[in-house]
Amino acid sequence: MKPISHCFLYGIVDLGYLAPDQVSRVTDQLLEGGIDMLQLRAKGHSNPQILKCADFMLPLTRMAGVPLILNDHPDLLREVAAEGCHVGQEDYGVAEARDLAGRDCLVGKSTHTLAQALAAEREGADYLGFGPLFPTATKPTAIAVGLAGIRALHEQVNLPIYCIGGVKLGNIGEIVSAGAKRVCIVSDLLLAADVTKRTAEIKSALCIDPCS
Ligand code: 3NM
Repeated sequence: MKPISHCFLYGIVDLGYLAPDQVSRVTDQLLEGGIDMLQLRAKGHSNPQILKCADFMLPLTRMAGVPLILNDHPDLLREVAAEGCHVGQEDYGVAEARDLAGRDCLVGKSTHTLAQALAAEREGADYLGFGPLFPTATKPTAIAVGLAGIRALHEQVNLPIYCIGGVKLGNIGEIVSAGAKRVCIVSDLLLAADVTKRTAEIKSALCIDPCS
């Protein structure tokens, strides 16, 4: 399994964009394009639906050595052998998520400010999301944080940080120039006409040096 330190491009399989019967095909395409880590995000879906989709994804991600992370629902890690869960600011604390999971797992946390990122590091998160960098239809009520804080964040927080929110092939250059090393993307990957090609293009734009 690829360690997080080797994961630069984090993709989200979001049931807001995909029907459950598209999950396997799109997971394959993302993996073929070289995605480093994958999350299943299924807001408003039932636990059985989430488990079913995770069961579609897990054999594929395992074969590729790519960690699979469940958005929210740390408790479901008792029922599916995914590698971790991702929690928001309003959800569980990191220790609480680990307790609910009942086993060793990765825990990522969404952060929107430097103070939240420092707090999540103290809490023992394995990685952070930071954003939304730009306004995004995927999370329409979230307020964009912009690019200005990215460099200071990387100087002060010693965890893998995935910049998220409106990240696209077309703006990856300015995001990397602002100090980002890793990104997490939903719509620019899932809505691409060729998901595999878009994934590979973003990965090579992100990883100026070979990064895996
Ligand atoms: N979390 P897209 S922004 C799921 O800032 C999510 O915590 C965010 O989607 C955060 O790549 C976001 O389509 C949506 O903009 C990202």
